[in-house]
Amino acid sequence: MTQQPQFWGPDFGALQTEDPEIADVVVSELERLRGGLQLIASENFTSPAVLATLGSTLSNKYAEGYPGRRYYGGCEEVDRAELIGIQRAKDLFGAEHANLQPHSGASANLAAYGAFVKPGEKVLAMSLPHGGHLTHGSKVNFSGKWFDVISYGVREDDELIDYDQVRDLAREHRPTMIICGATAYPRLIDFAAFREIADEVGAILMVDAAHFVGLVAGKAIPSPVPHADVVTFTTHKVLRGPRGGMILCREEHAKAVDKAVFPMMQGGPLMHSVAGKAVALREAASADFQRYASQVVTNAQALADDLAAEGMRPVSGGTDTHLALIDLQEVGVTGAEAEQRTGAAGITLNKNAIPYDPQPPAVASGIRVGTPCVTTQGMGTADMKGIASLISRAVRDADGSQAEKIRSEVEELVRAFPAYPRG
Ligand code: DSN
Repeated sequence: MTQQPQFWGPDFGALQTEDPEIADVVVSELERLRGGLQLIASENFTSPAVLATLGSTLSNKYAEGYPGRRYYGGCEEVDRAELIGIQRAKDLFGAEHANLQPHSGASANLAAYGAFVKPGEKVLAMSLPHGGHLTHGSKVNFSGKWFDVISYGVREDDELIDYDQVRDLAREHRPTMIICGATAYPRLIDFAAFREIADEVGAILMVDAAHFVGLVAGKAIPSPVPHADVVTFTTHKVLRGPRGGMILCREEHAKAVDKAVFPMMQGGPLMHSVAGKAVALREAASADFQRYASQVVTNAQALADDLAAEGMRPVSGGTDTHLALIDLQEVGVTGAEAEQRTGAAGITLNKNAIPYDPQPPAVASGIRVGTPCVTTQGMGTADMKGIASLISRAVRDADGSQAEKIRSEVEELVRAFPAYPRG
């Protein structure tokens, strides 16, 4: 009989003995995930295989540099993990080059700026209040502090990206880099149109694909890779990998991107996370994942329609992706109130600014809902109607008198679709 190779950890018993306080947090968080509806559009439930990799001794290894060119000895095993991950990323996305080392999406974006733009130069990106990201030029972020960022947005009438405005701003400002990609834009982005505009003004095209890259991996929506010079993303959203970032680019930019990640922006990579990304990329290449990705979109479309039927308006009329942005102005409830009320009823989502929002961001007029988690749990379109009804009742529950009743219905629903089933 062949002996199984020994794997060391994750040993939860040891954590309970050594540090019961933190063990209690870990268990309570698992119970929170299991006991409620998780509708944050940027979250997911990663697999046991990815979790095992994250809890491994790969976490111990210093490996500054790249495979075969490290600044530390003993990197032969982590080199294998990184090379496997790079190859899987290139195969899955049809990319010429991949860098798996960014610690997060913001780090990946910082590296992309570092590779292509000098401080003070111009960048054209989507404004945060219209669905962009902090790293797309917010004044409180490095992007807004170090670069001259000009913002485009969505049209007021149909709430879709205004490509005419993008072209006009590009012609006027001649930016070094144009960024597309968003955190709260429910529609497909026309990457070919952005490419055309970037070519016209001689700009680098960066696509921040963090939110939707899992849908691209699962072939549920078109890929930005053929159009972009550089694609940055996180690995923990629809893609369902470990928390972290990644960059794809054309071969001609490979050296600049790698140098911008290390040594310009980061030191030692998190090799347990790099290996976890490799595991997630293998999972994402499966037929199962393709079915998952298209179900995420079908569920989000059903949820948007069902919320509309409950009197809650989806921004832009619906969604093509994994998320819907819901305008609550007609309901007379702010996003902050809705987040608090749904939270009290066991439904986790986030308040979100809507385009042309009259409220400040901390209050906001909308909520953002996403279907990556509930789809991982196995829910389908028929379940979205029930979820929409629970959200609607919770959002309108001004005095909190219905919260307990709604929470017990949420618990009953998720009991049939357990996240991380009990052994
Ligand atoms: N925080 C992520 C989101 O929720 O969209 C983006 O970084």
